[in-house]
Amino acid sequence: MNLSIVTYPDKKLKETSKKVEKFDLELAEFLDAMYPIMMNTNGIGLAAIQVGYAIRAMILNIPDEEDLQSLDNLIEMINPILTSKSGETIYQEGCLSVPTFYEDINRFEFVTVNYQDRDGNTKTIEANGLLAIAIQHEMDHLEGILFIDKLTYSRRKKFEKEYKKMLKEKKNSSKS
Ligand code: QAP
Ligand code: CO
Repeated sequence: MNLSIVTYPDKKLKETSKKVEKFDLELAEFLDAMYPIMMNTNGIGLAAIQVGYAIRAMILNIPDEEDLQSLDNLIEMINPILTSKSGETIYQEGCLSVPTFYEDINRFEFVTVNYQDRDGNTKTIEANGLLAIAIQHEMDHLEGILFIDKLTYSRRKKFEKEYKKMLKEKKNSSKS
């Protein structure tokens, strides 16, 4: 399976992802293919829509205390549902689909999520810290929402300007 990252302003990122019904080999192979994409691009979270598949699947890999990422800490969430949320936190978020841009975003501090693993088994996770933030960020992708959609009007304008400039510079440096 040959996957690549879909980047803003691709309209694909606005799609609402569909519930996964079949927990088959195809799903397993898709999840296996998502992992290296996330690791090779220094990501800590990736939703299926970010590689062009509108299905309710996402993977997370939060670094440990030594700042290392490991397969042991990989979480695969299929059909996640938020069952409780509390508190507030602010974190400077980024997104593999919105490269080089980071902004402070408000999220819940604690979340509880019901989801299924790749075999269709039901799981529950209680999360806080960076994991809780990442879960909310990736679940937004399933609804076609990007972190930049949460910015104030003036911050969004600043983003659009900076992002256009970045894309132009990237284009120019690739044609030399
Ligand atoms: C979502 O984000 C997230 O701009 C995952 O040039 C964000 O993995 C969860 C990345 C914040 C929790 C907190 C972004 C890589 C990676 C970039 C990412 C870039 C290269 C973002
Ligand atoms: Co993202």
